[in-house]
Amino acid sequence: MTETTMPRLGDVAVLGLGRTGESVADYLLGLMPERVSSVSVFGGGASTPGDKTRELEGRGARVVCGTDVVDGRYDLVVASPGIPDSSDFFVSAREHAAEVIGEPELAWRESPQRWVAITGTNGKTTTTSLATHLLGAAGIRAESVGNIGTPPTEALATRDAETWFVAELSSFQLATTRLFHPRVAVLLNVTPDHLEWHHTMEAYAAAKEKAFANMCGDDLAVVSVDDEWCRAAAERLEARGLRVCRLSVHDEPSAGTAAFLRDGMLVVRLAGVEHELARVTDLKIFGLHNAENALAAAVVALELGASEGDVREGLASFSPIEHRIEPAGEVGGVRFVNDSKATNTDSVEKALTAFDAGSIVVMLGGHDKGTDLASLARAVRERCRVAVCFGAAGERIARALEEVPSELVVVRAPHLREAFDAAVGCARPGETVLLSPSCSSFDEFANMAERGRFFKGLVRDLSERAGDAS
Ligand code: UMA
Repeated sequence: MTETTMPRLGDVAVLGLGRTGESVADYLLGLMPERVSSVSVFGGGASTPGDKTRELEGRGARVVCGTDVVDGRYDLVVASPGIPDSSDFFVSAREHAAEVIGEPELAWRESPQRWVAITGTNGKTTTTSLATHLLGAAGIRAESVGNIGTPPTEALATRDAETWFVAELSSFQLATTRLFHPRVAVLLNVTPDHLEWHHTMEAYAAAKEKAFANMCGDDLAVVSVDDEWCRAAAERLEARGLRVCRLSVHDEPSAGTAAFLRDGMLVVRLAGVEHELARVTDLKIFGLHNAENALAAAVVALELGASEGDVREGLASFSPIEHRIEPAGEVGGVRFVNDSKATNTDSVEKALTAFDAGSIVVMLGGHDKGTDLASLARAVRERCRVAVCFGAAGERIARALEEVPSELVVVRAPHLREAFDAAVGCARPGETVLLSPSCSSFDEFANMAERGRFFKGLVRDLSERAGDAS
């Protein structure tokens, strides 16, 4: 579609004034007056006027701060992902608009060719980055967008017709899609998370499955069959006649299109043709879950035209991403690993499999999301020698770990800094101090990245004090 044949969007409102809201407002203001008649931005109850709101007003937007009540009448409302669709704010918008959608849906409508969608509770960011890396290694232009950090509407400004958008999409972003239609979509896993937004597991899983809602024909759905929610989704998609690549790190699916491990080797079978790509031990990203992420990314790249050789090289050259089982240094023979991104119990359980059982000093805690801790406690007792519990959720986690008698040493600390000192005090040479907190960071930090950088700073200080190269 050329600019002139693109539909008029009319009067448009934007909900939220974070990364997404700003990007959408900016994009829409650029379409005025030809395709957009007016732009109104509602920052939400906690928002206040400032440089950002004045800048938007200066460019012609109406900005409303300090309220969750939407007024006026709109052809379209574009909501930020953090605003639950059951919230008063969202409901109010719905009452004043012909249609309410999320930001990736808008970006897709504006530029619908060449999209890959990657979703799942854990592993999205690694898979998205790796898929983009593999496509790049094959000379295929690709850009990571979405939950990974760059709103797709922001990336539209510099997108050319050849570039693939590899979109990491959260359940929040998918819940507000309607026509969104990627060429390839990946579902990595579905385990409990974000229930404060979706309320039920069914609603959470259904939001993730929306990635496939409009796919058909030659499109490819890449779906893990290692958890029950995903397995059920794979079956539904196959029943719809979609081409499904079954993904597993536990078994070899018999299907003609599948991705799996065979004797430690990553294998992708597309239309009956097998590609042996790399040994798990050759990857620089650790853990079985990362083997699954690598398989999914490899399927995307092969499906979009990368050669086996390009994928092999790309897999070998890909390094861990910041805050995801990221090596943070070694001091006095103790290895430090930053997994601040692990904000739920499932990602911690996966991270623990990346290190030798009995050699882990894990740091757990942060903002308490009220998640059930039974499975996490079992995994920690099985694989860790010491658990240091800190922050708002620290006491609840410590009690869950102590519920069943075991060899595990449980230590309590008020905040991350004291937890770090305690972990250093306990760790022996050859062991790993792993920050994999299982909680979000909001009790102490602005976000998980700030927490991860704080941890790495503590490691640097320790290293300097020890006069040891980290
Ligand atoms: N707001 C309200 N009420 C709410 C929530 C938000 O008024 O209940 C308003 C406020 O004005 C606030 C703004 O919305 O300033 C923030 O919007 P947002 O929470 O949607 O956050 P953005 O800054 O737009 O960032 C979002 C994603 N954040 C969330 O989904 C919570 C970012 O993912 C994403 O990188 C960015 O869009 C670009 O696509 C972050 C995230 O934590 C990394 N994602 C969750 C996760 O990975 O677990 C899903």
